[in-house]
Amino acid sequence: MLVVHSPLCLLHDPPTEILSGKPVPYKESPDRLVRVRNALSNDPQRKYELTAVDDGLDILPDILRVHSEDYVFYLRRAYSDWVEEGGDKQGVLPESFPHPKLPPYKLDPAKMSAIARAGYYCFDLSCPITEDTFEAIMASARVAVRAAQLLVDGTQSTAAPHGIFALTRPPGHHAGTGVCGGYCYLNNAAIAVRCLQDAVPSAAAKPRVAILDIDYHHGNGSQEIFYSDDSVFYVSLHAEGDYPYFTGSSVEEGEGSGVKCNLNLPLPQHTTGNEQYLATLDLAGKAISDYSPDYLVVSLGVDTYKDDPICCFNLTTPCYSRIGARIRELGLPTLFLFEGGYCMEVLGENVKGVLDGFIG
Ligand code: Q9C
Ligand code: ZN
Repeated sequence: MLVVHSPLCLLHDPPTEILSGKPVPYKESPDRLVRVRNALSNDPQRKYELTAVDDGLDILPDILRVHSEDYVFYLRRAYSDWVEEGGDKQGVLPESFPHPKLPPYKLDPAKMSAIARAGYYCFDLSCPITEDTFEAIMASARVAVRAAQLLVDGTQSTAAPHGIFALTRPPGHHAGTGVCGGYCYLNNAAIAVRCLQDAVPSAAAKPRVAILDIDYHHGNGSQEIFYSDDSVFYVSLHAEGDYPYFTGSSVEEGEGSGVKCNLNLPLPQHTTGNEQYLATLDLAGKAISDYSPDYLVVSLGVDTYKDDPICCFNLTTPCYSRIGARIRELGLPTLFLFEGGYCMEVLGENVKGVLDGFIG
């Protein structure tokens, strides 16, 4: 299996985040990427072929099919504007947000102070923007774009279900059209979806894509981006009532022409183990098959693991290859993208488990 990565993804390395009101060491560390990369490259059967993306690949047009131009421009300028204003060198962090209960909001974000803009374009306290953040998030999106291109190329020539892994980091599924949060700045999965759909401009019909989000957390950004789009089916298994707290209910089923193209499958915190998880994954698989997509994009988080430091499901390591095997049974060209997972000791093993299970 091809694994697309970029060393530039390691650059984003904020010292701290605010967790339960307290500054703590940043959980979404560059070491996460190293762990996964090492687990895959040390595979005794050498099943994984690591390929570094060309850092010169211009992906701005691909990003702008998902994110608003003002948001991307904000991300690019946020750190320098912040420092110029006298902000801490540790990075941009908001302090006040435009709460929905306090409208109207008539001010132009372009004319706001850097700290005001930070709140305008972010929804929580886990997305500091450091000097190197923009370069890393662009590299992460570049990995997603390149992996999507390679999947399209490979799908034209193979009979067996084809899979590629995009080693994206920082992750993406919490990032919306114009907002960052939850360690996510650019929605790598959404950017990849649009690349898959636009890869063959002459195609008679626009390819349909299903996103299977198996990160522990609800992918509120992915849901928002595709909420009224019937060409993308989003299905998520996630913890009910945990972060990001305000989305992920089963009544959120899409709107307009996207009605019934969004499926949330919340699961209980603390008690969800392997068997309940796999049974729910089967429901997601059934819904994906009913949608009959041309491609599958998997938001692959392994923060469902029993000892994850910020999550509370009870999955064990052998479950991950069973998850991968069920994804393969869908028989679709599949693009896996890395999302969450914070238990460093088993992170590589668990991600590799899913991919091993898919390969069979
Ligand atoms: N008490 C991903 O897994 N902080 N993002 C959570 C919980 C942010 C997780 C606080 C967690 C974001 C991609
Ligand atoms: Zn997560």
